[in-house]
Amino acid sequence: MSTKVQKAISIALGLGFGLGASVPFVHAQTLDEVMKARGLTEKDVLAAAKTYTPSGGRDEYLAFSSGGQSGQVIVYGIPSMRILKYIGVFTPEPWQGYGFDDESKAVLAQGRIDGKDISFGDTHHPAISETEGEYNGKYLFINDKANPRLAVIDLHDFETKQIVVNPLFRSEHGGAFVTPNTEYVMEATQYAAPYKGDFAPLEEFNDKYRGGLTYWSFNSEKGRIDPENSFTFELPPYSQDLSDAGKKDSYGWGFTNSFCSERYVGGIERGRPPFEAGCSSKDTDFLHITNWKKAAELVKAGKVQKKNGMYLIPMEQAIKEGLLYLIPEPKSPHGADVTPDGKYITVSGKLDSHTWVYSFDKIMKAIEGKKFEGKDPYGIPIIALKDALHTQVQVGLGPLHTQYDAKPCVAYTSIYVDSMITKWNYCEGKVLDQLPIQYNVGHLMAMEGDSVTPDGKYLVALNKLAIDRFNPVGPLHPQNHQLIDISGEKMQLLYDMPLPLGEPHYVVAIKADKLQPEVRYKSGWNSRTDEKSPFAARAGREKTERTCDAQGKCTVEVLGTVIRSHITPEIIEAEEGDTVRLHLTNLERAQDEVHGFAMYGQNVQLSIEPGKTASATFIADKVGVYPYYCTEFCSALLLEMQGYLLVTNKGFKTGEAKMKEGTAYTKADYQTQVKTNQETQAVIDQVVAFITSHNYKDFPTVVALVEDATDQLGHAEGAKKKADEAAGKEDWQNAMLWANQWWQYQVKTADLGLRAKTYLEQNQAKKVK
Ligand code: K7E
Repeated sequence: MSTKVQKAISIALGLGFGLGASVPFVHAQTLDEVMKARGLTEKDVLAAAKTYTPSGGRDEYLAFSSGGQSGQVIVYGIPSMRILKYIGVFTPEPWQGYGFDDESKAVLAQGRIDGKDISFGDTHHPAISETEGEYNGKYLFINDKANPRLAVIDLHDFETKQIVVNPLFRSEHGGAFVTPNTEYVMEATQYAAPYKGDFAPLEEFNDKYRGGLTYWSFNSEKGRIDPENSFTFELPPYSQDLSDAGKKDSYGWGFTNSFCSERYVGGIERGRPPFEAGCSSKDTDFLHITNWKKAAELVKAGKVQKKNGMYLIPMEQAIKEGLLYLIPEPKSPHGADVTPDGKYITVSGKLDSHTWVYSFDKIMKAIEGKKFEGKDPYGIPIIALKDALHTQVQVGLGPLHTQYDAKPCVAYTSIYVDSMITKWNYCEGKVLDQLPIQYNVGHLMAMEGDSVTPDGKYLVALNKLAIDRFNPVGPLHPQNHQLIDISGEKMQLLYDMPLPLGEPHYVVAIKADKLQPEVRYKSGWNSRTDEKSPFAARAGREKTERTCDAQGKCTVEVLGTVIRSHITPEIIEAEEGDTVRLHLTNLERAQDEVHGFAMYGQNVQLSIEPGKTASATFIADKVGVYPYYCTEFCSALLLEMQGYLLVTNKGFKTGEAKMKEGTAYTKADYQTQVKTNQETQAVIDQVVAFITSHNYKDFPTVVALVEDATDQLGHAEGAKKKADEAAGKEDWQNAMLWANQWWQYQVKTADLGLRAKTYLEQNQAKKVK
């Protein structure tokens, strides 16, 4: 093999040249030496061994964390705590082209409020879709507290597909929480306000301001929320907080806590004591209990009216139908968490030091026996605390959220003020263990912790403040997710992970093997609608068309393709004022062979994964030359993956003058190139022989690589023919250029072939006769 061929192939493969003779750059050290040098204890090394994931290793769980103010979702592995992906949800995210291509702009546009683009979100609670209370790994939901919205992410490609805006609320917090078969996704208000479209002064707070709880209907087959069949409970202006859906025994019911049931309205500027004074004066607030099953039947029976396009169950109707009840709960509670068996609900008061465990059984007995201690000002029956309480446990100051273990009766509660995790037994009502964490913890999360069969194993503490835990990076600090081993009697802290993207309020983790994401799309795919794109293009069928309407407004529409290492078309022409609509299809089949597309001055950045068709629309309003290129280092000739948009004055004719060549080629250049190509072909033949002598058809990854390679080799033949023709006419310029293009296709073929060969070797492919 000539050096030139060898070098080209190793570059294509991303290998350093001459890597064989590598010298270790760190002296080998024993474990003892490393421990001493780095000041590590045996406990540290044990913790490291529990999280360290060797190169190429996979994680047992995948965690989906809210991205707080970033309006995104962060995906990381457990126990390695390696960040794997950010998913753009409510916020444009250029890496994924999210909010830059037309397809995803359409998703973000669903989240407009009163016609206004809202380009951020305050994401709090992710939830994984469930079947019979088990995570099914199909969809992820996440809410936006600031603008009452809910998003649907499809876990077959980890992309945001839908955003719905609550047509009644002005704020929300108690979402997203799913019912056990993902029939509904719960979303409760936070700050009461008159329902959308209405105005009332603050003096009319008690009468005109309202809370609410929406049950968004979810169509699991379509993978979309169905606003038409969703419904909302009108609730008092009590600042509803978190929710949880009942399961097993309590299936069909929902639980939502609240704070500021004082209905206090602050207003320092009117000489009134602030909200915080008046919102925490009573000793108790209310846990709201809603019967969604019966409510859904009422909606189905046509007995509920719509407001702003949403079924709204007025309090009066809910009370009459027996759908809504209240129970006192500790001062300023935060978090309502149903046990895996659905028998109990844990609520903690931020300004109390107890968790309060309610018995669903007792609640039902009170409801059935109509045993109430009174009514609230809106006529909602109140169940006495003593008639609903199972137990009360002193867990520490400022308890917030609770998660459950795989072991029966074992729960973990985050203790905000004391900065610790308390492990306790909710059946017997006693504390089992406490672990200090760094620092003020908000939510905590156990593996598959919201399902009917939590896995236990690990707990993640989502700490609000990192303070001094990491290298300083300025006044704005990352947050600190701490991984805790909960497999033993005592909790053991394993790892600190800085999270530098907003305040991740909550996270959910699912067994990694429940997720089967795609590695490529079907060719010409609109990933946001999950349908074939009408703008898909195939190789050799690319086209650019300029059409003008009756008013003389013209549009240049490009149906193009990208494949290593060229963009078709390489030249696009438009006249000043034209609308340009680009649609690019990635023709690759190979895993991870994504192409980007960026253009000067037009805010265009696409991420075009294998199979995807992505579009960009803009107005070419200024005469000029606009270079464009691929933004992913997809091959050795990435930098050459480029082109020009020429925006000319009206009527200007381009391409009329003859191109002046930068370099002139001779017959000798052509012959040298042909020799290289012949040698390269020999390498390809060897690789092909290896692949076809093995059971490669048993490996879908290899089949895809072979398809791509065959495709590239087909192009190589076409280029060879053009080179031969030019040589026949002694046009050495074109003969040399086409011979070089022929070689480019060969290099890509070899790259794909070698990747397939390596895959077969690493996966113990068998020889076939
Ligand atoms: Cu930050 Cu669930 Cu929104 Cu508690 S929430 S901490």
